[in-house]
Parts: sequence; C-alpha cells; structure tokens
Amino acid sequence: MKFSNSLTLTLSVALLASLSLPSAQADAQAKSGKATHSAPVKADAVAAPVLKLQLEAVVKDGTKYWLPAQLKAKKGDRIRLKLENHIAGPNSIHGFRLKEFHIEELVDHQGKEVEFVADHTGTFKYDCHLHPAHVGGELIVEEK
Ligand SMILES: [Cu+2]
Repeated sequence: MKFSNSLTLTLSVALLASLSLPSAQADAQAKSGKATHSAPVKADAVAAPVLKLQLEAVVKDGTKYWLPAQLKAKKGDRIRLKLENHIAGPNSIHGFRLKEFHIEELVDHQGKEVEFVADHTGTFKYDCHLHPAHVGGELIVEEK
C-alpha cells in the first residue's frame, strides 16, 4: 500500500513535469515572438515625423458629430490627434474611440491629445462610445 502510494506520487510528479515543460516553452516562444514583432514597429515610430490632426465634437441641428468625418494618414505616420469638445453644457463629456488602435478617451471642454502610430493600412471607424447617436467618422491609412 505504502509502496503503491509513493509510486503513484512519483508518476504524477513525472507526468506533471513532462506536461508543464512543453507549455512553458510555448509561453516563452509566444512572448519572444511578440517582442520581436513589436520591436520594428517601435523603431519606425521613433523615426516617423509627427502628423498633427484635429477632431472637434460639435452639434449641428441637434445632432452631434466628430468633425471632420474623415482623416487621412500614411502607414507609419506618428499621429498626434488633438480632440476638442465644442458641445456646450455644464457636464459636456464625449467619448472618442478608435478601436483598431486601442484608443478610448473621454473628452471634456479641456480637450485631449492622443498619439499613436498608424502602423497598418485600412479604413478605421472612430466614434463616441458614450452616445450611439453621436456621429463619428473614419481614419484612412494608406501605403506610403
Ligand atoms: Cu458623444
């Protein structure tokens, strides 16, 4: 009985070790893979000139908009985006979301600035995540 217990224990430990080893290696590979992928993007970002863009939250005929409705950039541009809220009201806060670039901000009358690198091409929607009726727009990133 005693022998059998210790054998079971030994076997479980051996099994655990053999199971956890490959997954640990996979983790390490995944991490290093991520690191090597993001490194060149970062290097590009440092070298890239800053493209200054601006968006304003405004209200026209009762409808709220982020204007302009379209922004354009080239792949690799470092975008410094100034967000201004010109919608009146004591508690005027509007959202700015550009999902593809992991941006989600709240913008009051102080305004806000966000900076990111347009590291992939495509057409990306931006909107106000607080108000579904608040009309957004799109950022178009083209090849250089
Ligand atoms: Cu809004």
